[in-house]
Amino acid sequence: MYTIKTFQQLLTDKLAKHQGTTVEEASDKDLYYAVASIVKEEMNENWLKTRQKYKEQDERQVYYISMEFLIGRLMESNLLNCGMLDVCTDTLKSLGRDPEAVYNQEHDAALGNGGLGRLAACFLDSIASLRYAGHGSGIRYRYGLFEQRIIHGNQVELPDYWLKEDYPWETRKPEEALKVQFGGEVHTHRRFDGSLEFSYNDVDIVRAVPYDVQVAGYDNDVVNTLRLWSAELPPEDSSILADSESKYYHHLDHMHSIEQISGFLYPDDSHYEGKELRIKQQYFLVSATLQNIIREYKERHRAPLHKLHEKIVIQINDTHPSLAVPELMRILMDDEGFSWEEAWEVTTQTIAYTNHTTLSEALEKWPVDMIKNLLPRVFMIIYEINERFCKGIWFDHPELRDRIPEVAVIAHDQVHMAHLAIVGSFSVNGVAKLHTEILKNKEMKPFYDLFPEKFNNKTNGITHRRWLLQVNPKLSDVITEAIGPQWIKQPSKLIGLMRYSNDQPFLDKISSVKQHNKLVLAQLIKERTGITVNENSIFDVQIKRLHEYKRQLLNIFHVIYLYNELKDNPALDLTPRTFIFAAKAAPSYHMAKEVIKLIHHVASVVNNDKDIGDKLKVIFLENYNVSLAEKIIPAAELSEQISTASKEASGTGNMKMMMNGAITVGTLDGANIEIRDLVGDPNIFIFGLNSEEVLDYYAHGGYNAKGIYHTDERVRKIMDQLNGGEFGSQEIEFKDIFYHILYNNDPYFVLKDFDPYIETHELIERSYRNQKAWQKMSVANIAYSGKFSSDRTIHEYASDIWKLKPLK
Ligand code: 26V
Repeated sequence: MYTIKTFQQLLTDKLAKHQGTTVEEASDKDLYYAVASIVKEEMNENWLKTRQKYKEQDERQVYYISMEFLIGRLMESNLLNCGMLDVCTDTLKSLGRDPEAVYNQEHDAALGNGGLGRLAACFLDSIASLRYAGHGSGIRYRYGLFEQRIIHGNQVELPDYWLKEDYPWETRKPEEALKVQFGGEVHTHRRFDGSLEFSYNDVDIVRAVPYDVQVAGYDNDVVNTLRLWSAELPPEDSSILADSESKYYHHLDHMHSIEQISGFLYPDDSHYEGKELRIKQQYFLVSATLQNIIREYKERHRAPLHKLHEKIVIQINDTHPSLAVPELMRILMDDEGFSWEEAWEVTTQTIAYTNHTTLSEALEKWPVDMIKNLLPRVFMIIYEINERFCKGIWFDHPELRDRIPEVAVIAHDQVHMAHLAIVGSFSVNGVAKLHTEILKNKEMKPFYDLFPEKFNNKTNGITHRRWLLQVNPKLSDVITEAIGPQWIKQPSKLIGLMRYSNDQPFLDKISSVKQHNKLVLAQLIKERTGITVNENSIFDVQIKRLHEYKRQLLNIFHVIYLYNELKDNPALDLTPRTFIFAAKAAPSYHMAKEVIKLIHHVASVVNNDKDIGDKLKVIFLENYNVSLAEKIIPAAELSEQISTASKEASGTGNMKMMMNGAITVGTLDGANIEIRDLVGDPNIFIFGLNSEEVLDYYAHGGYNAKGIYHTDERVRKIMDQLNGGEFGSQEIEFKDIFYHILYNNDPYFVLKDFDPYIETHELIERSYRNQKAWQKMSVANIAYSGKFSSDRTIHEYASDIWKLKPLK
């Protein structure tokens, strides 16, 4: 345990030895690196010990393979988990330095797009904090998710070169590098016993170099590993001795393409595109991870490889790593001499698959030719998996014969990755109750009929350590003061707060923390946008990727509606509101970019209209990322979770804001349903079509959007304003949105849900006027949020799927 004095000494020594500077002279960057080095050293011993214990105990372990780990900054969370956050912050202050400024030196590790990648990061925190033997495996992209700038309301993307300065949290392990093979020719030989042997010629070799990032558990001395693979040129490459010109050029080509494999993160999480580089990334990750797993298994466990599934479980995060199925088959058969049947037995008992979306446009289907050329041996195995699977249905399930084309792994010259993942795994899970039901009864019904035992639900969660304890220390103190500190290790204990829901002094504390956090956010808004917001207005927040199904458009329609109302009736008694948006659009997603532009346009009219004053403000914060979320969420009062019902698999921002005392306004979609089931209708604002209604409309060709346009004057006015009408004193032109809604029949039901949404916001406005009642709602939300800690989620994965016991 450090005191300010001992920490000060440590810091002084570090600065002197490593940077050759003093506390007085040190820049914030110097201090950042000095603190990082202290924390990393602090974790090193436990890192070693944890690995040794895993080896000694010979227990089951999980590998979580994901194309994305959206870990954000690590300084504060590592300090927190090592019990040093307070002492470090106090020391920096005692030295007259601003701790915030030091922590802000860290560039976010944005190795993910959104929900899926952040979930993986929360899981790592919970796995370590609950003492499970779990390892993350991902890609060390040189460029993370693009940086967003807004120029004249338009999103512009800049490359995110997050490694331009030293990244202190990684350790390069070149001695553990592996080779991944692409292309080439497969040769088949018959062995004496008649079985087949495969060898590969003329393959392109890529070197996979691991960079390890420590993952510290909270106050438990466990330090796990997130292993990120980087693609490099093999050091001594004999294939450079090309004996022909074409081989030589091929080689140069290959050298050039290697570096691209871990070059950048694909930024489009809404529309799948069959890009060759993307499948190379996927295979690179999967092959390196599996070779590594087998190597570690042989080092760590005494049992033969035929028992791999008894010691190892591999969770694949969506279908992106689903080549793990044929790759594990390949290694077991070609490198380890297993028969098909033996390899299949082990593979399908080792791999478990999580689905994160039912949106058909995001489902991965790779062209057969691409996989055949790039991964000829892997393709042979996929082909065989498909043959055997389809034959199995034909003979064992004659009743399903005519559904074979629907479930085949290969159909219409495409490899259907979700089918591959389901067939090749022992567990298939959705990420919230509704989502899993939709998978079972609709999206994946034929598979559910075939393998009901594989399907299960694991409702998502978030790490309450980062998303409450770390980002909202003032609220955490109020909570601890009331119910003691046990909630930090057992978040379900937050329910104890319900005892205080009528305790006025407690409610006052909760509300003054929120007020404080709002002031802090107001300051940030002022610094970044120059806009002064009214700190007594309702902070109404929608922060997430920009997607049509998430319906930022419905939100901005509400703003336009209120603006129109105020212009018609300036005396209207309206509680002031600050609408806060932050969102990145995929660079090629035209409609999403139009919505960003519209939000900016509306903001510029509304924010500059003297008649409106501070009754309405519209704020768009640029470059949404984890560290910006950490600054907005503690100040949120209203959490917008307004996706078209059935479309949002779970959502996790809903959980983060609830945990920080915001009230949800949302549809009955994803985890919103489970939030409602816990807090009850009086503590949440639910509106709009439910998933059955939405799915029913889809089944019958949609609803009549034009009908609403013609009957609802409020809607017509807004739509006409978009269609080149007047908005405030400005002309506006958002014809694409206008036509999309009216002539593509509003596929996300924006107009259909408009009226219930407006009505619900009127109810919200009335509720907010009764501050005491609002504070009680806020407390209920915090109290019930314990269920949405990823600790609960990880316990469920560990006991139902992974069968893991915590480290002794
Ligand atoms: C798809 C693609 C398509 C190809 C290129 C890159 C890329 C990257 C990611 C994705 C997956 C999108 C699926 C996703 O992020 N789902 C979200 O998962 C969250 C965690 O389970 C969940 O809370 C959100 O509701 C769900 O939309």
